[in-house]
Amino acid sequence: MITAESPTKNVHLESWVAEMARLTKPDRIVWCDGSAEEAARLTAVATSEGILEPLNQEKLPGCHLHRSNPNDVARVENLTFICTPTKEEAGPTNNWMPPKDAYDKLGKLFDGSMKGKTMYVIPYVMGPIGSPMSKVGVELTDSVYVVLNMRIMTRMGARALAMLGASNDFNRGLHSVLDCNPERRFICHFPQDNTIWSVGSGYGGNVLLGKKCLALRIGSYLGKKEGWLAEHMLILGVESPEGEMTYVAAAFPSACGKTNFAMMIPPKRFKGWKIWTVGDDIAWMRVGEDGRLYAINPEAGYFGVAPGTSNDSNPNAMKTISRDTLFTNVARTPDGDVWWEGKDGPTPHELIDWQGRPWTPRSTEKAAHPNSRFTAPATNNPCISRFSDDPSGVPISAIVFGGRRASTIPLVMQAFNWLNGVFYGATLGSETTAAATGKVGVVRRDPFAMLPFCGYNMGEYFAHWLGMQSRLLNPPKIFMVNWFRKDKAGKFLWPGFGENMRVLKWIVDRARLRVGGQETPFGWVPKAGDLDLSGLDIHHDRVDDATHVDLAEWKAELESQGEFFASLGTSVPRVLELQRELLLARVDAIRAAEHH
Ligand code: GTP
Ligand code: SPV
Ligand code: MN
Repeated sequence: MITAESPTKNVHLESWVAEMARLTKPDRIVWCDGSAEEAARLTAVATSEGILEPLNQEKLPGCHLHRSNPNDVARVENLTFICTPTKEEAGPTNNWMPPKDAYDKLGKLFDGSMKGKTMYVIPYVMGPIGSPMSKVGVELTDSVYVVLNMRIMTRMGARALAMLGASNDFNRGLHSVLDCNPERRFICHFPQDNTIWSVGSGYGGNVLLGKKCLALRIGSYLGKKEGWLAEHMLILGVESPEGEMTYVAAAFPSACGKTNFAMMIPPKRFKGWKIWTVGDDIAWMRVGEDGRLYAINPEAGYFGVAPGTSNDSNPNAMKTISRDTLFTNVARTPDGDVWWEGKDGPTPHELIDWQGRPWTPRSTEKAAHPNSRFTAPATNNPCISRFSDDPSGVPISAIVFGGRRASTIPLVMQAFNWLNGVFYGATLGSETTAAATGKVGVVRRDPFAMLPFCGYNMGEYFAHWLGMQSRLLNPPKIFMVNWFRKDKAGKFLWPGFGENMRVLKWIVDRARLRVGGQETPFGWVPKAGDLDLSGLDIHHDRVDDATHVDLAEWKAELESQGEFFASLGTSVPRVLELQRELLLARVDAIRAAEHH
């Protein structure tokens, strides 16, 4: 084995890397420094090995295409495990393996898995360098694609080693693609050891270990232990024409609109309003000295859904991905441009589809995979917040929960209080999407959009959220939104995207206690006229339908939430079940009164 001289004097790191190298037996070890020269060198390696395909460098400078194994295109929730000493610690919503069994099982798969290959050592920081809220991780991988993605998604290389110093406090991540066989694919988390072992996949959420594995699964465990929150949330700043800035964090399940919302451009009517992106997927939030909740984005790039991204829906994303971007599983045009369903302009006459096959508009299959993605540096984003790298984070005034719901959930509603808001987070429902393998379009409960990402017992996680209230002198107001309500013909009632600014404006005004609201049994909704609809070409019937609260639908909803709580068992805080029963009793009382 050829070992490049390690650039660290950290004995903990050195001995762990040596131990993992003894297990995986790579031909050589490369310590990544994060430099531009290194990126150029590794891009050349990936290109020569056919892992990356250069795109048209005039149209898309610095951009490359990657086609994954067709069996490896999304997160695999059924192969993702939380390996805690007891099953109770992982809770009823996670797959569980005893740590020893997991180390044994995966240890056998890792044994010699890097023979003939290079082991890349990727030191990285999640969060602004030097922030007390940031965490250091080191990922060992045999995938050059992973290195190039981690370079965009995290602050990696020499600056991460510098931040780590001589400390032993870093996440230990080990990844090997092996033969990319679903039979030998496991994503295992060891919260107590601050360790992640991922084997048999090359797909983003399974292998970019800083993202869902560290920043959410291990992060949520650390958050519970250390008194903070690791959440599947975007963070945005809303700037008014007067220059007043309000920060909002929003949790929507995978492929339900976080990136779009975080980069939104307000419609013409909102002249002078501006949205600034702090983050598009993950928020780490802590109580500041002033009793407010402060959020950082642990990531440095966006791993976003390509299909549907266009100059119409998300112009800022289109600018962001116009250079130095890795595209995974999109289609390409004959002249080396990228294409996906929902991109601007006419459908090209011929394409190479995401599996490398010729495609024409007559083809019955999609040209781009529905979960095809771009990896782009946040610094490319024209509306990146100037506080996105601020070590203290930004103060959050409103928290928003949203899902994909064809019925029941109104366009926007404010919870009565923290408990009521936590209840809506805990019972969040959404139709499944292509971001995870499995059936698409069925409603499932996805509490806090964290069902696939909570690294410990979900009931305890609810309790942790409830407990945050007493630490918050000035808690954010909590809201629910639904961009996805449909009419009888199955069409979305609300135009969404930039028009969501109208809803966001109401949220900001409510959070700042300067607009009225209409009380319903479930929360506050905009009073007639409070939602600014000027300049929007939409029939008021459709807005009424989008904002409607239907008692029969809510009764069914609350009953289904009850089944969900029951499935979680005794760890669900009693106040949440009581909250549900209270809402249900209100529905019954109102309906009884109506029938008299
Ligand atoms: P992850 O990266 O998987 O966590 O997804 P995300 O939550 O960032 O979702 P994203 O913004 O990428 O949106 C996914 C898809 O949702 C897009 O391709 C759009 O088709 C759709 N979408 C986003 N915002 C809206 C909206 O306001 N209305 C409607 N109808 N669809 C939307
Ligand atoms: C998601 O699925 O929520 C994503 C993409 O943001 S992944 O990184 O694969 O988790
Ligand atoms: Mn996500």
